Amino acid sequence: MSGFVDEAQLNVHGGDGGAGSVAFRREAHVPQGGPDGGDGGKGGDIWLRADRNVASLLAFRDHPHRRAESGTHGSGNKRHGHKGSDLTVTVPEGTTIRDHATGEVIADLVNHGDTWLAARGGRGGRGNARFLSNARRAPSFAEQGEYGEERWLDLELRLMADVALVGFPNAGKSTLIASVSAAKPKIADYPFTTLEPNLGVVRFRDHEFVVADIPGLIEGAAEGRGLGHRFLRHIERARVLLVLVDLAPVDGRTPEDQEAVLLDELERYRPDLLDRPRIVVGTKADVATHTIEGDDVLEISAVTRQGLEVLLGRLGTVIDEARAAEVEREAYVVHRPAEEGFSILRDDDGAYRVSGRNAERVVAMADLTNLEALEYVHDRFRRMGVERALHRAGAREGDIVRIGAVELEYVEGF
Ligand SMILES: Nc1nc2c(ncn2[C@@H]2O[C@H](COP(=O)(O)OP(=O)(O)OP(=O)(O)O)[C@@H](O)[C@H]2O)c(=O)[nH]1
Ligand SMILES: [Mg+2]
Repeated sequence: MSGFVDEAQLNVHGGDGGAGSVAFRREAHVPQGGPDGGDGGKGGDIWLRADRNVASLLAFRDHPHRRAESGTHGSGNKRHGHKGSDLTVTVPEGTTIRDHATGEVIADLVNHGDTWLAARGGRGGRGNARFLSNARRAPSFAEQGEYGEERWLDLELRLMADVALVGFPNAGKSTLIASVSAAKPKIADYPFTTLEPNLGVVRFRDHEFVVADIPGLIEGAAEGRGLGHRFLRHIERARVLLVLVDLAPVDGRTPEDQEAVLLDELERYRPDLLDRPRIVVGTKADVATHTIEGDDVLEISAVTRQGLEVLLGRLGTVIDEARAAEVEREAYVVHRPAEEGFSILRDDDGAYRVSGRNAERVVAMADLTNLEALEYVHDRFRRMGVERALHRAGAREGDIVRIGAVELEYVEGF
């Protein structure tokens, strides 16, 4: 399996909203028809969805940008623009998503089908027909569409498997997965043959489970030695750990010693890994130079198939127990505070800054070159309480007020 990628950055950009239209009815014998400009269509949203058929984050490595379709503009006769299509981006099961700017975890797409709204499309602008009022019989303005949301996300994959194989390099992990599943990893008589995790599906009697073959661990892995440390994260989500110790080790290290070192590395990486159900098994029983003590000990040979059935049966039972003990795998967490109000701060140069999704939206969508539209913005701000809050914050005639990307001049008692 070449091209396994477990970290990637992704830039998501929702579609922009279409602009509202400025138009007036034309009828015979009516000199000045009413406003009939339609609204712009909403921009498409971007969704991330976990899919068990996606193996890694490779798709994003060279192509990190995803953009949803924009809405189209409104037009006369109250014709509304079309909504831009949503875009669904599939990621592997077990993908954790962080905000690139803050590092904060915002979603964890664990199970097949988990879906998360990654970037909202912009609202469509309202057409001038919407701004008809007693005071404004012939509105000469409409709203621009809102820009779609855009941001960078950090994706991290931690494989979802029922069993993770943990062992020194050359212990026989890949040989085992190849002999019990359809996986075809590279196998060779030297350490560090496996450079990327492999998944295999095991079907045994009425059990079915996923096994992850992880590159070998060595002493010091938790501190970054060898290759294994890069892959320890793929052990984190396994239900059961299968610890493989070599009964014919090239370096003569006893099976007990191998087990002690492996468990120590797991503990140093994440102490709660030791609370995970685990089975210890001796490999290469057909050429063993060592034995392991204990009643519960399994010895296998992938060559003669000795012990494989016993091992699979035991794994099946432990996995069933682990599955039953789970209430439900934790659903995805989404943390995205809704910004309702607005706040006013002073920039370094003394200008006032108004922040808040709604206030920013009002100016972002207005065509500020149109006087009437500007008046409408002021009107909205008055109603939202922005003008009053600015006054309380000390703003006076002629002061600069920044909202989103726009600079306005404060007008007293407007
Ligand atoms: N005789 C015998 N040889 C085995 C058995 N299992 C594995 N081997 C041999 O041991 C060597 C290492 O096997 P791998 O499966 O590549 O070991 P690994 O644990 O995946 O090693 P890394 O990928 O380097 O971590 C190969 O030469 C295998 O043929 C076994 O049951 N009996
Ligand atoms: Mg291997």
